[in-house]
Amino acid sequence: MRGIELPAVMGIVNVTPDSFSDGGLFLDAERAVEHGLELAAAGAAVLDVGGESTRPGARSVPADEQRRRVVPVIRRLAAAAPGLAISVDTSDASVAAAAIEAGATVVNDITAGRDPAMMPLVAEAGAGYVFMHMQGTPATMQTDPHYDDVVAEVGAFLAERRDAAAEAGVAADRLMADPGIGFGKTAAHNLTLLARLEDIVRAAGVPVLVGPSRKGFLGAIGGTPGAPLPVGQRDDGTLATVVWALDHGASMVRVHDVAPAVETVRILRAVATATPTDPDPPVSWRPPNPPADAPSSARMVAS
Ligand code: PMM
Repeated sequence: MRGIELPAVMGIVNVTPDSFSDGGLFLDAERAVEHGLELAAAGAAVLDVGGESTRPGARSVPADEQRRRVVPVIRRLAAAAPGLAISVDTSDASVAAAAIEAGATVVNDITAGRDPAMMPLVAEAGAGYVFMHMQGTPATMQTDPHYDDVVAEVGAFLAERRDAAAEAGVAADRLMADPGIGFGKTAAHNLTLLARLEDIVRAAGVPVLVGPSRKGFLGAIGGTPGAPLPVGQRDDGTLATVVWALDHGASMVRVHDVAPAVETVRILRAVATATPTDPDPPVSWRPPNPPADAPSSARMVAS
């Protein structure tokens, strides 16, 4: 995405009283700003400021209430950290317009343009645009999600929305697609989308953002039947998915716990750019060459 070096980490700043992970801790604008600056210091390239909880079962928040929550936070963050990219997590074009006026440069739209005014607004403002796949609405999406082929359907949706955004005048280098982990998907759907992320990246045709942070499927995997892992214990699982996603084509991850994700980007970059003939490798340790008769898996790891 123009102006942001990829891969990168997007830090989550929820300004809501009922987000499933922050529990309303950052409703107070002052504390939200403080939290955002901490995430920026930890290496977040983008801060995603949202005033509407989108957890399963959540009802939508009126636009004026969203504006009341996010605008002061965005204004203060933009003043405190010039050069930091700020996105607004909203599907309402009037909220996006107010956020852009306050200093946001990216719109994160989990409905990928259900508000018909959204894409033209983003195009007119020259803002970045994250468009996400969701089946249903947050209020209903986890009732009974169904796909014949989740990878094909999500991929086709993202390609169609990319073309719609281009048609509306959003520049290609302003676009980012998101398969919408947890939005109208079972744990199996989420895992399949991660497993086949490279197919999603190919279908989307633009950089892809993945948002697995602390989501329900991690709780289901980490817990026992009927007793999912609590939200506060899902950061290790989140990190596993962050490593996977970045190694399988994701250009950005959206997370609560920024520092480990930033470290992951750094390490993966070092690994990816290390070559056996590099006179000045970015890492000080290289695996030894395996013996010729080593099993093929060992050769793969060390080559
Ligand atoms: N997830 C949430 C909210 N906004 N936006 C994008 N682009 N992708 C996501 O996966 C996503 C999102 C829900 O998580 P939160 O309530 O913890 O922010």
